[in-house]
Amino acid sequence: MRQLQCGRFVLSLDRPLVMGIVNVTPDSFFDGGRHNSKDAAIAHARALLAERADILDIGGESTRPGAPTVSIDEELDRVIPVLEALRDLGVPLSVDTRKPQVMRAALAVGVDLVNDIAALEGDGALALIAASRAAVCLMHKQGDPQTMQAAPSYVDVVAEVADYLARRRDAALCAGIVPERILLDPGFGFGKTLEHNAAVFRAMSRMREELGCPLLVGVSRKSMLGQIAGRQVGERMPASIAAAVLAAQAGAAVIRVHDVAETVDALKVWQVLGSRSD
Ligand code: 7PM
Repeated sequence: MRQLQCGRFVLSLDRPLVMGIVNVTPDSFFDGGRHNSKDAAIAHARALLAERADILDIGGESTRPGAPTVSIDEELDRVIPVLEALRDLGVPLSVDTRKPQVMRAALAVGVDLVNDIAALEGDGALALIAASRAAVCLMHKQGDPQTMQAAPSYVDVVAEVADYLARRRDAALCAGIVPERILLDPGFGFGKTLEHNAAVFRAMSRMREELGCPLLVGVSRKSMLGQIAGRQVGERMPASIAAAVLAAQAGAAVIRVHDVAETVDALKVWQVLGSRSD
C-alpha cells in the first residue's frame, strides 16, 4: 500500500489516518488571551494525541468564511511556540498556513507536513517545500476565505476541482516534490455551496483514481454538515462522524477532524464491518 513521506516519519496509508485540528487562534478561546491560547493549544494537542491522532494540524489563522486575516508576525507568534512544544512527542506535526514565511519558520522547527489551503501558490512556496523533506497538502479553493462563500459558481465543479488539483500536483512534481510527499484536498467549504460540496464528495473515489494521489478530506463540523443535519456548530459531531466514515469508504487517506477519539472508533468499526468502494 502507498506510504506518505512525511518529514521525520514514513506513514503507512493502508488505513485512513486521523488528523487532529489544533487552532491557535485567540478567537478560539473564551478568554481571548494569547498566552492562554498557546498553552491551551498545547494542552489540546496533547489530549488529541492521547485520543490517538495520527497527525496534529496546527493552525494560527482561522480560514473560516469571513474570518479576519492575520499578520505574518502574529501567525508566527501563535504557531511556532506550539510547534516547538509538540515536536518531540513522536507524532507527525502539520502546519495549516498559506504564508511561505510561516512555512519556512515551521520547517526550521521540524514540521513534517505543510497544509496549504493555497496549494503552494505563494511566492517561493514550491521551492521551499521542494528543498525540505516535509509532505504537503495541496487544497482547492475558489476565492479567499473573506469572500469565498458570497457566490460560489462553477460550470462543472467536479471537473474544475480535479483539473486544479492536477495542475498543482504537476507543479509540485516539476518543482521536485516526489509523489510520496503529496496529498490533494478538494477543499470542502472553500468557495462551494452545499450542492458543490456534495457533488465533489460523491466523486471522490473517482477523483482519487484519476489524480493518482492520496486525498486529505476536511468536513468536520463544517456548515455543509450543519445545513444537512440542521445543527449548529456545537452539535455537528454525529454528522461529522458519518462524513468521516463515508470519506474512508471513498478511499480518503487522511481525515481532518476535531473529534479524534470518536472518529478513531468509527473508523475502527468501518475497518472491520465496512468495505472499500473501489
Ligand atoms: C470553512 C469552514 C473553511 C471551516 C474552513 C474551515 C481545511 C483545512 C480548514 C480543509 C485542509 C475549519 C476549516 N479546513 N485544511 N483547514 N482541508 N487541508 O475547520 O478542509 O475552521 S479551516
